[in-house]
Amino acid sequence: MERHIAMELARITEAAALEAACWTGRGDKHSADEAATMTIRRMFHSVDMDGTVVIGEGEMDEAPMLYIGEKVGSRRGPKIDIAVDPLEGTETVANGLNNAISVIAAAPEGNLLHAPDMYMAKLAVGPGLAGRLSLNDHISVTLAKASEILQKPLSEMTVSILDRLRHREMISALRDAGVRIKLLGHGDVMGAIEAAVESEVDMYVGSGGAPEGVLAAAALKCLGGEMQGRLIPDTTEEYERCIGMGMKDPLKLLTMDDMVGQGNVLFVATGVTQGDLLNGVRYLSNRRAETHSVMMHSLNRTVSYLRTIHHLSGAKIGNIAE
Ligand code: VTB
Ligand code: MG
Ligand code: MG
Repeated sequence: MERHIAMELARITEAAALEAACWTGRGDKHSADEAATMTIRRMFHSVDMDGTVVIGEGEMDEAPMLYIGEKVGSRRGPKIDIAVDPLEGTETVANGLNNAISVIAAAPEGNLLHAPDMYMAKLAVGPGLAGRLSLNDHISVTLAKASEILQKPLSEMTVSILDRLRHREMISALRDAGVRIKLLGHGDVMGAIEAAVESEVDMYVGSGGAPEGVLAAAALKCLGGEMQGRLIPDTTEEYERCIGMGMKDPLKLLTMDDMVGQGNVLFVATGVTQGDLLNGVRYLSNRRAETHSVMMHSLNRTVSYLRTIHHLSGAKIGNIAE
């Protein structure tokens, strides 16, 4: 896959972030999400690729745009599968909280898992623990193994997990083990990525959205980390949906190869609100704004950060130049 596509995709997440960031703290997650989604859809057309959305905003009948199966791009150029979350953290933006991003992953056709919109149990780690742990183990076993491999006492390890009622047992197991815990309000794409970059987080555990799991897996591949997942179909209907999507065993442990395949994968994200890894959009004087993005390639495992000053056009804040 051509390198310049990452740059093109970053232009798109930048634009989406600029649009979504206008809605920061305004208590309207729907408008924030719509602004990001419409911007991405509009801008996709300018990219020379024959793209297909494999992870988007949902099925065609419930998502008016960026639905699974939607064709995107100029239709000239390579056949690419696209996973996109125009605004990862709609609630976060609506409430003016940290760590909302706009995010796209891309890989040659057939490489990205078509993850259904349901929960996925996840275990994400950095290069030091990649290939060494299993989602099949009890969390206490996983922690003991990690502590041994990293040569780090449990009291110095940090594990991140979404702060949810469904994680009550897992959080008490973490507390019993004596690790430090980073409770996330939202945003488990960045939560998982943090485990694989220079940060205090050693491991991300717990369940979050399956689409977010595949997006994070794309980044972790570029970072030399690892994500393991297992879908959690809660109802017979959800289970049947997995079967309908061609999965032989919906409860199977999903490896990196299952989620992001073997081909080169790209990952781009732009901060919307201030985050641990990426700064949020900053509106400057004289109709300018600054965005902060990350672009990753799995081929050479390069990670580039991009800081852009945009000149906004149009009367209303949020109309950015293309
Ligand atoms: C996560 C997180 C998202 O949803 O996937 C989470 O990354 C999972 O769902 O930012 P619950 O909120 O039901 O736990 C978000 O928080 C929102 O899409
Ligand atoms: Mg979204
Ligand atoms: Mg999301």
